[in-house]
Amino acid sequence: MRNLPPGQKKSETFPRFGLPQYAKRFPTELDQIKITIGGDIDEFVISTQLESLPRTQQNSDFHCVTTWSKLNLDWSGYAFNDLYNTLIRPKLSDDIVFVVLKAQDGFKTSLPLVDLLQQNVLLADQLDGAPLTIEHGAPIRIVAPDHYGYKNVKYINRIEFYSEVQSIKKGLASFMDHPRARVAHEERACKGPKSFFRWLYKFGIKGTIKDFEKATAEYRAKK
Ligand SMILES: Nc1nc2c(c(=O)[nH]1)N[C@H]1C(S)=C(S)[C@@H](COP(=O)(O)O)O[C@H]1N2
Ligand SMILES: [Mo]
Repeated sequence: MRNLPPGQKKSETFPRFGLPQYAKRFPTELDQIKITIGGDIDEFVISTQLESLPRTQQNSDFHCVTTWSKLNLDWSGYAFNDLYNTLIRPKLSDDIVFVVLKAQDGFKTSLPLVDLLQQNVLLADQLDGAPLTIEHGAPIRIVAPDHYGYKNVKYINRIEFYSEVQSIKKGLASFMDHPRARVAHEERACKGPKSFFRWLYKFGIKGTIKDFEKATAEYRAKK
């Protein structure tokens, strides 16, 4: 058994989760994987080329910044490292340091390239032996267990590679989106005492889970 990181509590369930404004937003392209590659590179789309990469399985824990953790998840997909070295690097002319990750629901975040090249970062299309559902990021998502949930982009459809750091969020949003968000270092937000964010975020958990559950039930009923 792995230990719980600082300030985290074990959750029995793995809820669909995120910032409340994303509860009612869903992916529109579910049947096929399409990820547009952009940034300091001539734009192109990756779809079935992913299947040329070796499939990898990984058991890891998932840590939301609001302090809940779901332990022991079995993911399957493609190592980001393999994607980068096989399909991206040959097309680059600049040295890349910074990566922006964008999703079908409008969510976006960024990570330094070095963090994404760690062996445990996946583009996962399966969870616990089954294709991803809309709850957990269908058709494909980032799994980066060393980073808080908000770096684990669901419904990913665009990846931008840059030779310089970009500022992609403004105001409060940039403050909440720590550039690395490493769980072991408790990088919950850019500034302020860790204990404050542990305390603050706790109040939102139950209501957020309910909002996401309700929106997901409504979405399924319409389908
Ligand atoms: N596209 C997208 N990805 C996202 C989010 C989101 O709202 N939209 N929320 C993030 C947050 S805050 C968390 S904790 C995890 C939750 O993953 P889950 O819904 O599979 O539990 O997704 C992350 N990735
Ligand atoms: Mo989260």
